Amino acid sequence: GNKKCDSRGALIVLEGLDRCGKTSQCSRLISYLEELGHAVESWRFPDRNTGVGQMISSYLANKSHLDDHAIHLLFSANRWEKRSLMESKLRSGTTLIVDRYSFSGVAFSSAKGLDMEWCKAPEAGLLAPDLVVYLDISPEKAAERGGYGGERYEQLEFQKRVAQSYKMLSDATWKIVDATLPIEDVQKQLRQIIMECVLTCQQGKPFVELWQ
Ligand code: 2DT
Repeated sequence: GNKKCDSRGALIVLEGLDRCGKTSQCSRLISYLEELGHAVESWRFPDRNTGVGQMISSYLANKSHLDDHAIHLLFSANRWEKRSLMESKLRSGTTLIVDRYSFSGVAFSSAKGLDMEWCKAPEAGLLAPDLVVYLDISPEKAAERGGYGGERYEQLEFQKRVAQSYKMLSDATWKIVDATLPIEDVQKQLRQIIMECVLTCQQGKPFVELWQ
């Protein structure tokens, strides 16, 4: 509904294929918001610092093997273990710029062939982002950028399936930004898009939960 809550920070998620430029755009956004005097933190999923995060990290580095369902649930658990901190940060007025979230969880696992609805289920009850920005680049262009590390998912054929999954997941509320534009132009668009969201949340936008 349109019931107001107290002023709070914004939960802003950036999504996209590997090599779309998410990580550097996130850190530029952080500097920008800090310069404007906003309370802001940079978050990312997977958060490799927790116990669950270390299991995920070893899986991604091909140092361990896990069933597709099991790793999916670990990625989700990794978000659940941060949920209460996330909510308290937002309530205290801190904006969170998050590099990947539940949409990566569903896009990557469903790209392996897991059922999309099954993939969404464990995400239900996590905080819904106030804004999802998708940095749009074709898998081919992303691969041309080179620098795919050696991690498990960094292969063209797989990234093509991830791109298709993201398309199925996206809705009209997502902001799509052309990630092939020069870095500065992408940043300029992002700044405009996120500021609007930060202001709406400052005015007391109610929290919403996934998955809707
Ligand atoms: P980074 O390269 O951004 O650290 O991501 N992934 C991520 C999933 O498969 N499920 C998830 O829930 C999340 C958050 C995307 C590491 C890889 O992990 C994938 C790339």
